[in-house]
Amino acid sequence: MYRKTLLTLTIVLCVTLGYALSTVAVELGGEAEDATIEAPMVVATPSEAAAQGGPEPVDASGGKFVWSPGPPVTGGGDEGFIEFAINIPAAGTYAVWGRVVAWDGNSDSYWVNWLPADADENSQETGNTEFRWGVAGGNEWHWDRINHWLDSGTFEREWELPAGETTLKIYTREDATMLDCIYITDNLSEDEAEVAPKLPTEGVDPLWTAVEAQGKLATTWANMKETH
Ligand SMILES: [Ca+2]
Ligand SMILES: [Ca+2]
Repeated sequence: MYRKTLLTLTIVLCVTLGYALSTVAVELGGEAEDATIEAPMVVATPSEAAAQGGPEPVDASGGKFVWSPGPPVTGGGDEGFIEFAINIPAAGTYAVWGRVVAWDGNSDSYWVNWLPADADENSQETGNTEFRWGVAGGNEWHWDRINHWLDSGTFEREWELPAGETTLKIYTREDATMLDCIYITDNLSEDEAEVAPKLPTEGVDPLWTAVEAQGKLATTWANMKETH
């Protein structure tokens, strides 16, 4: 009788814990300045933006951001990119938020391809609007969910991704557009207050070690099962 109760309790615990693990929200984040960077995109500080005649967005996460140095020019840019290697912990549908500054209408866009969900296409060269991100303007750091700015309108993007290694490329479209850090989530709400994007320092998993972290969880769980 005692054994049977224990068995029942164990099963209930397994199911509950399994459910809890499967519903843990995925939150990943990283500094733009930690990505692989291709010139003329460079790491910069707020005072360097001010020196180009732009705003001085002082509270960059980690003190730095990336951009193709301004000032903004009409039709300018389209050279350089940054690339993030991201380990996706679980297959699913994801959204990306960027912390940005865009000081005018000539410094407010990128091209974005996230492989393997997106076509392996250099959208900076092809100019495919499917991958064009119209960045929300503003002289202070603010979050903007990556969208596609189509000729017919601007719509939030989402990506269906398998677990494992993925590559997010953000190409310069207009010089002077500034990117501080990114936040990846499986919360697909378009309401920023509901999503509440976090800085890389605010408790999210790093982009690079997320799979390892999940592996540790699985290991811990296996150990628990062995000892009970
Ligand atoms: Ca623009
Ligand atoms: Ca930063």
